[in-house]
Amino acid sequence: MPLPRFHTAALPDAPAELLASLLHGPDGALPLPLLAGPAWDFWRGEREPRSGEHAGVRWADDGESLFLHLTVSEAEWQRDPAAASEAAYRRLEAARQQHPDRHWWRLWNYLGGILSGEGDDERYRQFTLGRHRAWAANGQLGDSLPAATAIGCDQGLHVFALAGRAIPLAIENPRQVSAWRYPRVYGLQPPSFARAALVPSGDAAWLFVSGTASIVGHESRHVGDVTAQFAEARANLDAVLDAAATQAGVVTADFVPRNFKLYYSDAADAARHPHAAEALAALAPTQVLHGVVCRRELAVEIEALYELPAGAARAIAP
Ligand code: 3EB
Repeated sequence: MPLPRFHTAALPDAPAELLASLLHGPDGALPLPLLAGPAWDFWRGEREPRSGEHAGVRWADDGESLFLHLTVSEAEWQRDPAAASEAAYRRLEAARQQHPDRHWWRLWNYLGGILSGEGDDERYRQFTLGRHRAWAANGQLGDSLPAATAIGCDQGLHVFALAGRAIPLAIENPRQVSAWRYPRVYGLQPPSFARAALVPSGDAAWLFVSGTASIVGHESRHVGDVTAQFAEARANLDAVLDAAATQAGVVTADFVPRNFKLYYSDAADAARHPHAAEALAALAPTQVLHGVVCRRELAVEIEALYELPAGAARAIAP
């Protein structure tokens, strides 16, 4: 099962076999201000994809991998975030099921006004509830969840997703409680995502690492200290990478970093702490984005993409 190839570039272009296109910035599909780094991410498939729309979800399919994109209007989203999220995830499921044998790999969720609302009514918690309801109905819960990011944007609900024939292996972080086991204090239902998804093809693989923050166990750490939060998030990223290496039967250094996204709740923190972006950009193309992390006390979040090149591992058993 061939996997799609990942690229970044400064300017959008239209290469052949374009499967997925994520343009960052105000004019882009990814609705967050880009503070630094390449504006464009894209995935190229095996062949020129077919594309279309189903249940309001735009899709592209190269026969192996599937990219999906859905936007919910600000009016629908803010009227009832739980209902809008459940409907969005049911539509995503319906769209995925139009394409045989595709498994969720990775989802990106951008939520307008993510922290507005009090307690269980907070938009992020309502999103979590709606996503949980949709996935409970589709048997997606438990330890088979895909990787995900959930970050605040200006308005509306925007979901991007990759799925494919390769069966992902969910990876958890021994330093953290699995998000799907978070206690009741974080909302009516726990968030439905894995810390990472390892997507194998023979002895090669993609490792999609979910949004990773300064959380140990299930508690936020280093409140008010962005530098320490970044260091803790990196320690979590390293722990996820080690766990993935163990499951894949390789050493951690076999994973080649290909992309980082560094989200800051407050854009001024990015300017105050340039060493964080520099440290990641030394390893792989890094986008620094103004995006609000889903807990008020968390200032920064890192997501990552790693490649396990062919030849590093024996075949990875799903
Ligand atoms: C956390 O670890 C931080 O709800 O899909 C990170 C990545 C976070 C994904 C999601 C939430 C999500 O709980 C928040």
